[in-house]
Amino acid sequence: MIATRGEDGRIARLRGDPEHGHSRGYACAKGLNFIAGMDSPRRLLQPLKRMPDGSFTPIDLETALDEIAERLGAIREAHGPKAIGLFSGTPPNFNGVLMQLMPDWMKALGSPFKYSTATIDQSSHWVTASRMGYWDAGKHRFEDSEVILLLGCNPLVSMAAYYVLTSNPAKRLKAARAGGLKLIVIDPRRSETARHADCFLQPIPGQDVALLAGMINMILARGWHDAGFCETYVDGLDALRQTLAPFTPEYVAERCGITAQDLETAAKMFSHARRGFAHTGTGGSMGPFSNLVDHLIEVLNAICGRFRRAGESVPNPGVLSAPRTIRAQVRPAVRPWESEPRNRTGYGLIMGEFPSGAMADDILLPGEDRVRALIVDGGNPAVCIPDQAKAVRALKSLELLVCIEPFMTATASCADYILPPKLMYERIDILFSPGGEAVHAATPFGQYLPAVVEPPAGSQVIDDWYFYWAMAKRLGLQFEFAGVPLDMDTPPTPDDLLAIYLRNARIPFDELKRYPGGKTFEFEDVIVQPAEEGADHRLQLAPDDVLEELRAFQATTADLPAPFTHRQVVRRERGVVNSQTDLSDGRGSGQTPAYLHPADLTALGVAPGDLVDIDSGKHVVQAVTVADETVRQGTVSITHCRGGLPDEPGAASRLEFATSLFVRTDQNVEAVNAMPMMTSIPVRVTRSDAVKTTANASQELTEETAPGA
Ligand SMILES: Nc1nc2c(c(=O)[nH]1)N[C@H]1C(S)=C(S)[C@@H](COP(=O)(O)OP(=O)(O)OC[C@H]3O[C@@H](n4cnc5c(=O)[nH]c(N)nc54)[C@H](O)[C@@H]3O)O[C@H]1N2
Ligand SMILES: Nc1nc2c(c(=O)[nH]1)N[C@H]1C(S)=C(S)[C@@H](COP(=O)(O)OP(=O)(O)OC[C@H]3O[C@@H](n4cnc5c(=O)[nH]c(N)nc54)[C@H](O)[C@@H]3O)O[C@H]1N2
Ligand SMILES: [Mo]
Repeated sequence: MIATRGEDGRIARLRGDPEHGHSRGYACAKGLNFIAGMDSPRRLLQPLKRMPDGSFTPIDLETALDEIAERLGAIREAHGPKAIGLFSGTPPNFNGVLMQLMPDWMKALGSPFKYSTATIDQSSHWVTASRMGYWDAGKHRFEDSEVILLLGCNPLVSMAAYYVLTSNPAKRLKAARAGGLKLIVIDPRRSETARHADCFLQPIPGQDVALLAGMINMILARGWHDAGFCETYVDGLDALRQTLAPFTPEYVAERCGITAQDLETAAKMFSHARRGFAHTGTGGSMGPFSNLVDHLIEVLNAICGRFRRAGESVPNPGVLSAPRTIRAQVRPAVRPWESEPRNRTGYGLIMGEFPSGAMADDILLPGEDRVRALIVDGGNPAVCIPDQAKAVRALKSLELLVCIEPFMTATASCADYILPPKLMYERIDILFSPGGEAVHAATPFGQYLPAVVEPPAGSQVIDDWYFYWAMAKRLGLQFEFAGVPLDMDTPPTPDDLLAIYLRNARIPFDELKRYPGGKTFEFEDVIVQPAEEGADHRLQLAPDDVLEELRAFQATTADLPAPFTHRQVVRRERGVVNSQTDLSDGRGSGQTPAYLHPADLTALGVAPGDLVDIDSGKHVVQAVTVADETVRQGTVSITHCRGGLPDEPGAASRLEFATSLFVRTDQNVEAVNAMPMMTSIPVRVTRSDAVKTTANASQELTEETAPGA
């Protein structure tokens, strides 16, 4: 971005940087609107402490840190370090050192109770890699593909299809298609991305397992797969073939509400190209049997051999990662969750974390080993965690809740201390993180981001990392950051931390710093090397638990159980990221609209803009309707993470709510990552009778929040 500083020292204008090697001048609405958020009158500029009467009062930063440390210390003393948990939200993923620093801090503390939004997002990708194994040299990339299949993923709005389209997606997609790329989209909504598709399947939501099983079946039956690759690198093909046999084109078409012809078109288009890949976003990772959906997506990639082979060059081996030899071989399935430690409900670790789907239980279940204190950094668990009513109950039951948070969010309003952080442009940072670069960028681009403005005059805001250093110092922790012990007398500078973090990087930190606008680095071609001597791992296509899940799926049907009328599906809205209305467009609409097909609206007897009641069986909310022809009939498409606390006065009559209220943690929960069903949720949609709804909803919530509920 190019930021123009105004006379008041704040940013007066933001625009994309046309010279920038990654974005090439493109900036999305959210980025361009960031000034409204950072200079919002609602931004918190002073640490706050909750008083006994529930109100918040400003407190000096170092005093706040002293008090927090004292209370954490007392909890550790009385119950051990495992009574302290940490929840990290989405923004820390884009904050240089934090992704390394937070787990390091937890390790120093001695608590495994680290959670993040990653486990209620697309952790199915990790589950698959850990059950199937993965190809060391990676899959084909968007840039060198002839076909891509996107299931439940809308990068034209989300800009978040990893490895696919993370900047200027519309332009890049159009250019790729002009060059011959074929696009297959599988989505119950004719999404912005689907409009560009060569093949678009609009199935009943939640039936992706059937659809993918049908495609795989057909590809194997007709010999459209890469038999040579399968011969050497996969295990379990026969077992898979057998278990998938019932997924005939006719059965799949019926179950998914598509035609057998469309299924064949997709299977043929995908398998007949030489290069390409299949990918799923939140539409796949949040539905029923989400780990299985992801597994079958990777089966498609595996049987079609969609991997970078020996002798090919690697377009972005990583600017900030340590150089390594990249090989044409399978890395084995590791299943970290099968060993210790375990959370309180028996889940193991995935990517070093416990699943957020189980966080409320870790806090609420009675017992000496409860999580009693929680640090929330850049997250809003009160609106994003499954089963919102339970999540809020858990947050409110904590002995200590500390939020590093720039706004008075639903979560922050439950906190004992709120520490407002420096925001982008006010802090030193790096673009991408080591290991994460290739996810976002096709070219070896790197950038050091100096702070370009001071935080607002008179404010007392912190660098997120400083909190962890300050706590470690006060709690007497032996704090190693990225394997290097930190000086616990003098706080490091952000540059000190980055220099440690990037000490093994392909591009040395000092060199990175020399290009303030970022640089596409050139290094000698990195070529995929042949497998190591004796490497004989194979991709596990049919582990027992996967086959079991397939059989369990087959025993379900696509029928909506009575009295439900629709399925609520996820979507992202252009102007706002998650709950961040304050930062993205500076205001928030005050509504969480329900998008319904016009024919469904007519059937319900409501006009666009009228209110409907949406009843999940446990909770009822009221929503404003929007007529949307792109939505499949029988589905209601609603974005996530909006609104405030569901149990505060007047909440039931608000038209802004979080769909996490509908998400259940007592049924349809995945093994391994405790991922609940967050899309394709059965709901009953009826024309709203405002008075009745308000009473019902508040009654439901009171029941839910009652002790012992
Ligand atoms: N503007 C904006 N951008 C964002 C965000 C935001 O809130 N706003 N959030 C960011 C975050 S945190 C994330 S994780 C990413 C997510 O990025 P994406 O994964 O691309 O998420 P969505 O844009 O919601 O696209 C999901 C698609 O799945 C479809 N879908 C829903 N249910 C099903 C189903 O059962 N089966 C199938 N096949 N499809 C289904 C929906 O109709 C929708 O088109 O976006 C990021 N980018
Ligand atoms: N039902 C349902 N539930 C969902 C989803 C869904 O689709 N449906 N989506 C899930 C997904 S994919 C995700 S990622 C989560 C999102 O869940 P969260 O990540 O918890 O949601 P955000 O709104 O992104 O919260 C980020 C918080 O960080 C604050 N923040 C912004 N910038 C900074 C910063 O620089 N520093 C700090 N310290 N804080 C900052 C913001 O003000 C905001 O309060 O929700 C999940 N929950
Ligand atoms: Mo996400």
